[in-house]
Amino acid sequence: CPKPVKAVEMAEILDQLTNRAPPEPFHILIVDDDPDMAQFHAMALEESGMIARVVTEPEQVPAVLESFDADLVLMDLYMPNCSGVELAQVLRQIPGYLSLPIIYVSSETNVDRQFKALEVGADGFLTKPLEPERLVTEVHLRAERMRTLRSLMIRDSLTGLFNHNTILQLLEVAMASGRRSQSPICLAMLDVDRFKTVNDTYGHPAGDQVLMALARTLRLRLREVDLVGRYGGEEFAVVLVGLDSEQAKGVIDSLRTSFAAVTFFADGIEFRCTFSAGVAGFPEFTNASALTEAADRALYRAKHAGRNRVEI
Ligand code: GH3
Ligand code: MG
Ligand code: MG
Ligand code: MG
Repeated sequence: CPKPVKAVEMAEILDQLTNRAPPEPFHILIVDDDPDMAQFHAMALEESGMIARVVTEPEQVPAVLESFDADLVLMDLYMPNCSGVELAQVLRQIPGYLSLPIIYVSSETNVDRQFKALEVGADGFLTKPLEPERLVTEVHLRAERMRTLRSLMIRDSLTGLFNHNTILQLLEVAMASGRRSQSPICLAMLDVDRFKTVNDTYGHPAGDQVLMALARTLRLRLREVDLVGRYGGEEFAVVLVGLDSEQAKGVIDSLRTSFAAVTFFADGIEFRCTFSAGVAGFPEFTNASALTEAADRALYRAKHAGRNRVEI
């Protein structure tokens, strides 16, 4: 029988692969109309290093979730005004909370009623009274597993950058916020020059090294607020927040210079790589697809003008 990798180890491996900072403590939202019970559970979770937030009025949960980035929700079943089942139903109708783990914590022992409650899209049922150790274990395992799955869904496994879908979604979010604050947003599309030749000459693993190095250069040299994704094979997308096209061009051009100076080795042979890039900005282009197309056209111009350059 093959040895499975434990979910916890898997999360650690992913963190290493993606060069991420040590993980944030789990954020657990506790919804229970009984404040003493809620505090008791919150203390157990906090003693094990998690961050717990208690809500005793279920109506407040959607608003609280907007500022409290929960990894998991512990939900009482029987509460006045709004039952746990009703609240779970409401949360499942909000796209951002479709995959948020919801665990009921209730004194309900009737299996049929437990099942009915789970049917609305909740993930588990724990019965009160609940040993603190049991609560901590159950919550930790589920929260860890969900983080691993989320990371797999939003990131590219080779570079650890956001994947194609994620960077496009984040571009939409960035543009909406740019619109609200009337500040510019730029999209840069980067494409490694003659990458097929790199693979053909030095081998596919050497090509992978180049992609990882470019990803690292982008992540290290850009600001925390900028968003970096692997758009396709050897193509990367960068969302630069608060910069106009000229400023963005300057930033990407300096990245171009530093990347061109990086030396790679394959079988003792030294080589270098370059990229070309196209930049387009909001408000000149008003929606994400127009912006993407404009950045693509600029990239095409950069390629045709001889590569290893940035065009607007
Ligand atoms: P241009 O300067 O016009 O962009 O030329 P190019 O050779 O970079 O462009 P082309 O689109 O012809 O080739 C891209 C190559 O990228 C082909 C594909 O095999 C390679 N590629 C895509 N994904 C990966 C990957 O994950 N790893 C490696 N090593 N190669 C990849
Ligand atoms: Mg209750
Ligand atoms: Mg390409
Ligand atoms: Mg290319």
